[in-house]
Amino acid sequence: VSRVVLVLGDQLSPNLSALIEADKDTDLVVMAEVRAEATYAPHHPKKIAFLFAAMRKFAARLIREGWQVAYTRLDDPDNTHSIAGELARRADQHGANEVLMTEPGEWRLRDALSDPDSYKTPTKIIQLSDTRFVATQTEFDAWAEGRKQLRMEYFYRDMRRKTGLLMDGEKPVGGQWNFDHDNRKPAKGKDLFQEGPSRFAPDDTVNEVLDLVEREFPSNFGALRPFWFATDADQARQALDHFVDQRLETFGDYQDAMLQDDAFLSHAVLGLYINAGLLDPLEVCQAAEKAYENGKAPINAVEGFIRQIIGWREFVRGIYFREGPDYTRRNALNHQRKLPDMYWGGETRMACMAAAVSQTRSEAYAHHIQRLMVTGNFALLAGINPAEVHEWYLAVYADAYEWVEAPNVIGMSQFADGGVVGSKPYVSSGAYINRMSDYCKGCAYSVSAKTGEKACPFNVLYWHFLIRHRARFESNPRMGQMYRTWDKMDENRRETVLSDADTLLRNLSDNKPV
Ligand code: FAD
Ligand code: DLZ
Ligand code: SF4
Repeated sequence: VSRVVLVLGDQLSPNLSALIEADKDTDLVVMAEVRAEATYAPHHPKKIAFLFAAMRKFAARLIREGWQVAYTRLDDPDNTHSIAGELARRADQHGANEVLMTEPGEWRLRDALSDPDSYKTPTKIIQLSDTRFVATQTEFDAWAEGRKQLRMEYFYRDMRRKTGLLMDGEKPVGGQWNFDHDNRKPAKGKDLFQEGPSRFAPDDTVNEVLDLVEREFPSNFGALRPFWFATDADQARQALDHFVDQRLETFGDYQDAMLQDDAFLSHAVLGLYINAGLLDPLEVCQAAEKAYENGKAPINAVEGFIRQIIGWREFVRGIYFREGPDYTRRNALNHQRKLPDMYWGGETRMACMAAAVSQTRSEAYAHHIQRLMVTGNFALLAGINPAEVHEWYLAVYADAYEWVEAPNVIGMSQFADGGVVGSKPYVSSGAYINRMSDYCKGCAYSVSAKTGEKACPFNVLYWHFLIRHRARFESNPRMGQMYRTWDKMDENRRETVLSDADTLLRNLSDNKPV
């Protein structure tokens, strides 16, 4: 063996650059289930099980295709429990003096694995770019250079041109780039109980992994069973086809809707598969485009869906690697409060928070608006330390890897990057949640109450947030109106709102349930 070739848990793609570069006859593929990766965040058990099962199946597939693979299971007694440790051990065992890999999607691992001291013997290290994205980092950096504000929308148009998706020559199909004005309807009762994403019964490999995860991670937040995720490329493709057939049509309409009894609505639930490498992002977009061409889904749904993938997904990755390794520690608004227990399933009287957290616990999933406008909005309004918010999101969602999670949390949701990802913070009072969901009618708080014991916490915290950050946001043209509304409010009322908010924040700090 001349080289060891690393395949990480989120690199399960046959077209991975390291595998394309490697030689089946002379190279050894190394894959490893290790504690360092399984514990850098207290991952949801479903997330660990999904990755381990998918890794085992991918290794088996590589062997079937003629590769030599050294696979380390978590309970292997010789396991060194770090990726660098396993690479060094395998290189030593087989007398290899070169390590080949596709660059990891996280600074921590990228740095650790490019450090020659991580390996015992002198070793040549080659890190190739990850080509499973539409834009290269060089392209993104060139696009971003010199712009005062990075706007996803403009970057997205370039990605449409580059991929040719929904393009009619030089022009966007349908005559416009973006059809969002047709999207974002609240869900009505009749939309309840859609069929939901494809579910796969655990096979022997999955069952073995479920037992392992149950044994090794007994106290991680989250329900391991019932486990229904796809764990190989064929199943993930079935999940994609099912989504395109059944739910893509209404993706745009219900993109922002939230329902107590429907965790998935018209969302794809494909992010975990795309991020781990089981689905190729372009393959997903092409399937959606075809549904539009065949008249199976309207343009507003298909354009909106494709924008999330070649727009947002690519944009946040570009930002993560452009901003550098300190990004996850940013705290532009100097928020210091501890993450309340309710995020880990602790008691709360807030129906929306309880629903989002309980669904996160059972499914390792919440859709975008739950992440942004319920759990994210609350953390921002309540001034929670963004590093703690980041650790929570990184742990609890099956699709969470730092390159995509951090810009969404630190940037989009918590405004802790001071406005790199978004030009204004995503904050709202309870009225927005009430409009888009059916949570409020079953809540102990009243969404219409603006002060007093029954007042929806979002209502009082919203003003508290705006007032405590007035100096920063007042001159933002998209926020000025809110400050004018506040200034017109009766003075006694303003005092009551702020003192109610202070009481609530004190209760949060004292770990009393709100
Ligand atoms: P759908 O709603 O059906 O969207 C389709 C696809 O578009 C997704 O599968 C995903 O690949 C892509 N996409 C949509 N929105 C985004 C976005 N903002 N950034 C990147 N890709 C996007 N996404 C992750 O993949 N991992 C994360 O850890 C993650 N953390 C988030 C944290 C917060 C606070 C917020 C507001 C968003 C986060 N997102 C994250 C983005 C988005 O919420 C998820 O991609 C989406 O909910 C995944 O579910 P889905 O596959 O059903 O997506
Ligand atoms: C998330 C994760 C987990 C839980 N376990 C492993 C593992 O045991 N082995 C592995 O190769 N990868 C794992 N991963 C994914 C890595 O953490 C991921 O590759 C990096 O965070 C870079 O995105
Ligand atoms: Fe959430 Fe407020 Fe509605 Fe209760 S009233 S569900 S806390 S938005």
